[in-house]
Amino acid sequence: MASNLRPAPYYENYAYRSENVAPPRFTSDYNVYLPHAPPYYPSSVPHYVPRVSTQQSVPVPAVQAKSSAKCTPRTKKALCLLLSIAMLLIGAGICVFLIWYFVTDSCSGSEIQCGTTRVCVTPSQWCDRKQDCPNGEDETRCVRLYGPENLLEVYSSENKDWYSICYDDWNDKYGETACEDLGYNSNTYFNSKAIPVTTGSANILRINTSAGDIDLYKKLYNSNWCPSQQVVTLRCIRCGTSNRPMSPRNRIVGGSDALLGEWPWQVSLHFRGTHFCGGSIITPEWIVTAAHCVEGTRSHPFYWTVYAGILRQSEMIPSKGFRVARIISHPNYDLTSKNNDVALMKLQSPLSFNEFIGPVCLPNAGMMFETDQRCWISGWGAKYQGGNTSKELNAAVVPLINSSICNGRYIYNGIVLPTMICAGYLQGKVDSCQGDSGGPLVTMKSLLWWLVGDTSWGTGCATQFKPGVYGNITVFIEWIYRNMQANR
Ligand code: 4AZ
Repeated sequence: MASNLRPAPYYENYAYRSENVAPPRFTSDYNVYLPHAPPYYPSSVPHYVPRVSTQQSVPVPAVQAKSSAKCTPRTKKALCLLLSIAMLLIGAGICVFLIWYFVTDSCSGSEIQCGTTRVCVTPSQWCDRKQDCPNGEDETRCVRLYGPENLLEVYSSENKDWYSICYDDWNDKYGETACEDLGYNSNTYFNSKAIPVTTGSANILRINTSAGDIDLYKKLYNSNWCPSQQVVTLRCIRCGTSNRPMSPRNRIVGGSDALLGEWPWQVSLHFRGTHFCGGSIITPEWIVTAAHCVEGTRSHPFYWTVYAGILRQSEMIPSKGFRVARIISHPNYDLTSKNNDVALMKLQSPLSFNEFIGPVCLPNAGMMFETDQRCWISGWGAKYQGGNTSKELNAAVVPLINSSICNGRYIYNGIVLPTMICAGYLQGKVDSCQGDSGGPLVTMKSLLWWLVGDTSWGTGCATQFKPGVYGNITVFIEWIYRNMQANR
């Protein structure tokens, strides 16, 4: 859509809008052709072959038969020609109107368009805590967490930028509100902390404590003065803690048995009673997996059972499983290219977190995972290409591979899209495999484990020059939060 969508909040990691689609130039488009077109004078003699044969073969209704009885073949042909021209003109008119309706902007100047509708709001209505768009687009994506320190940021519609919040006068109640706005339930709220304002972070909002009992966001105002010189960091859930020290052994293909509590976010997803895919716990009710795991007939929640905190497949019995209430596949998942290979599963009843079951952290906006960053994959997938799924949970270390290398001519030759991330070794030997799909690719940063990817595809398993390809979770955070929010 047009450039007037620009003031909406966005995440650095995700380019999601196309801009500057030029509206069609209706009248001028015609002007281009009309001067060159020969003038149209209805000829008294049609100069094309009359379509007599079809007219004769179609049974003619009584009324028509009556009127045509009075007509000469010449007037009939002229009528037919006029009718065809009228139909063509009406059809062209409808097409032009439809193109105009869907391509042009309905919003003027500084106004912002509400999603794909033709409703417009002013910049001050965006993120003002009042729903002005029919589908509430103006009030989504107004809070975000930024970077590995979980810096809380609020979008200012006035200044069209993200702002940190001064820690002075902040409390946990505000923290819970912000977490709920992201899509978490208030019962998972973990903590708010203060971190020093870094040099250059001039964007700070303060809380107006004398504003009375109004919405947190309405209490915020721009200020150059933050007495504590500290800003708010927020953890909406206690995530990313493994209950085993990271073991040095390289323990899938080329991995080794995992320990209980080592990958507490790892779940086994059973379809009709057998392990089919992996998944990652992100909240007590939500699991991240791959869209290709829940494709077609597998999209119905009834056939799935989720097992958490169990290492051995033989111990996964229905009484220990969790039923699935809802499955949400990414709407832009593409079966052929595996673009947007991510899905969410909502459980019928929440998991109870303990030493062996717990969530992994969703990456934040602005978190860039570097090439060669050490990541871990885990799952019950095959230990070699074409093998059976494993009886025990396995895990292995795989470094991230730069997308431009992974897209190299002798590797994946351009089919790795921005929604994907490669990890593994070009020499092969260690990799995810069939049955690991949907499962986690995680990394440790700032003492926490983050979900970098979901196992998606690869040519074979542990093949030379064919590393594993994972869904790039950083690109999906906004979609994940929006769906958690909308499906509480
Ligand atoms: C699969 O079929 C699959 N080597 C998963 C991961 C990889 C290949 C295949 C990556 O589920």
